[in-house]
This record gives sequence, structure tokens and C-alpha cells, in this order.
Amino acid sequence: EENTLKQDSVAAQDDVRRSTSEPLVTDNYTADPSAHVFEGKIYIYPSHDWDSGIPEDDTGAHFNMKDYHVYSMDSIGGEVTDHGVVLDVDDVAWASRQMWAPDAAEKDGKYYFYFPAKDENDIFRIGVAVGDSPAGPFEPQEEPIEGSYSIDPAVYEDTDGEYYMYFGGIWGGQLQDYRNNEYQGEEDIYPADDEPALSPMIAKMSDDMLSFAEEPREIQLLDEDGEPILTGDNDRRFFEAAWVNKIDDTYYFSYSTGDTHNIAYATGDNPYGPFTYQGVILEPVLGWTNHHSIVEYEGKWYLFYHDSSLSEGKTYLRSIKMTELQFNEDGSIQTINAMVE
Ligand code: FUB
Repeated sequence: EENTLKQDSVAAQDDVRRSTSEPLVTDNYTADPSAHVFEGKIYIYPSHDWDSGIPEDDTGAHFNMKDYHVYSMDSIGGEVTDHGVVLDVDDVAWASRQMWAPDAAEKDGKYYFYFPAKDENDIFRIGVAVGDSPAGPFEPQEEPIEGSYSIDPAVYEDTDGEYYMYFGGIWGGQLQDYRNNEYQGEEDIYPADDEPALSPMIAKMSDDMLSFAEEPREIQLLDEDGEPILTGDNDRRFFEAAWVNKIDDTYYFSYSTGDTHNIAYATGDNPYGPFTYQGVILEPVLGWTNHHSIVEYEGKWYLFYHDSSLSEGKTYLRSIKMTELQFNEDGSIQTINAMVE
């Protein structure tokens, strides 16, 4: 399936750039890299994959992660330092399993590590842990963030000093179990194919970075005609892995399309959107999931992503990688093909 998709999209676009790179970490499996520049270095906050023996299913039970490491690099292409375990599921009072894609933010010299995990009822919540260094360790709060749900937190610091959390993911990420921030039960309610797709969520963070300052709101993703992207539009609709950058005056909202395996992006003029679909940043990689972050370092932009090349294709054993991102003069992003055969 992935090969067919790749060939289809290469045929559709003649400006796809081939870029394969080596895993940044080879003594651990790592995934979902959220990269930031803190204290002049690149810090990477990934998931820590391991083989727990849980069989693969559509809810992602095989992604049974139990702790997090932090990595840093002094320079592009430089040595990658492993800062060890910065948070363990056994240290989080409310969490039971599946520590999925995390992120981190800095405010006033303190570092905040955000992570999704399932609680004792197998419901995903988003937690926060606090530290004095970008390298951790992080001390978790007793309870998950009030009003949080689903997965894949990405905390964006806007140029005016406000912080926003983007979150959500469908299928195993449970976003489909909510409407208007209310849990509807575990029946998996999806809109019909010709209805607007489920939306990624956004909430402004409180001053202390430990809670939401407002009710989470839905973010509209629009097509080129200004119409909402529909549930049946699997090539473009939001699945998981939200990330936001402000580049010049434009907000770039990027995300995974899940079962069509792309990292896509849409642009808008403020953090809440709406965002208008623009195209594909990263075509399918080896392995089912595709999850990324984008960061500026010394005037260049870099895409962090993962694939399953080191494990020879095991979808739950991934490795983080990076490559430079190239922009066209009109601000559009050149599509990358990083498939390792
Ligand atoms: O790594 C576990 C989950 O897989 C992440 O939270 C998703 O984004 C997908 O990469």
C-alpha cells in the first residue's frame, strides 16, 4: 500500500526532493521527535519505543511505551547526547500505559514537558511535568491537565509570548470519542464521509503553563475553496501529530494524515486558524506512522521525523531522523521523499 501511494504522489508532483538520512539514535528506538532550540542547542523530545510483545491492532496498543529520554545536539550533524530517562510511567500517579508523542516548552527559565498517556480507565489524558533544565528530569503533576484528552500535545510559543497547546488524534488517539470537549463513550463516532472531518484542538495555556486558560476550541482545516476538509478526504484530513511554526507572518499548521501516511500542512494568519491546506511536506516513510516537528536553527529550517528503517520495518520500533526543509519563494514547502526501501 505504501509503495503505491508513494508512486502516485511522485507522479503527481515533479518537484519532490529525495532525502534519506541516518537514524540520530541507534542504541534505543525513538519516535515522534519534537525538536526545540533551548540554551543554544537543539533538544529533541521523542517517544521511546520498545518491544513489549503486545500484538499490533488498530488502536495502536503495540505502542506500549513506558518512559521518555531527552536528546540534544550542539550543532547540526554533531554528536547526539542521550540525557537518559527523564520521566517514567511509574512516577506518574494518574498514568497507566502508552506514553505517546510528547513535547516541551520553556517559560521564564523553567521547562515544561507535556505527554499523553492512558489513565487507569484506558482513556488518554495529557500530563505535564516540570524541570529546571531542558535535559530534565521532570517532576510530574499529580493529575493530568484539567479538560485535556486525546493525544499528541504540541505547545507553541507565539511571538507575542502567549503559549498554545495543539492536541488530538483519531483512531487509537480517541479524539472521535469527544464532541464539544465532552466524552461521549468509547463507541467511536466519526462524521459521515461527506461531513467536515474531526478537528485538531487548541487551547491557550495559563500563565503557570500547568493548565488550559480556556476551553479547548476546534481548528478548522479548509480546502482551496474555503470549504472544510471532509472526513472522506483521507489524503488531506487531520489524523494526529499537530505542529505549528510561524514563518515570516504566516502560521504553518502541519500534521499527519494517518492512514494515508503523509505529513501535510495548511497555513493561516493566527494561531487559531482557520488553516488552508497547502500540500505534503513528507511523503510516507517506512512504517505505518509518520510524525514530525519543524525547527529553525541558525537561519535554516529542519524537519525532524522518524521511520522504521533500523528495525527493518517494524512499525512500533522507529528511529528519529532529520533533514533540511526547503521553501519556495512563495513560502510553500518543497515535498520530501525519505522512503528507505
Ligand atoms: O508513538 C505513538 C503514536 O504513534 C503517536 O502519538 C502518534 O502520533 C503516532 O506516531
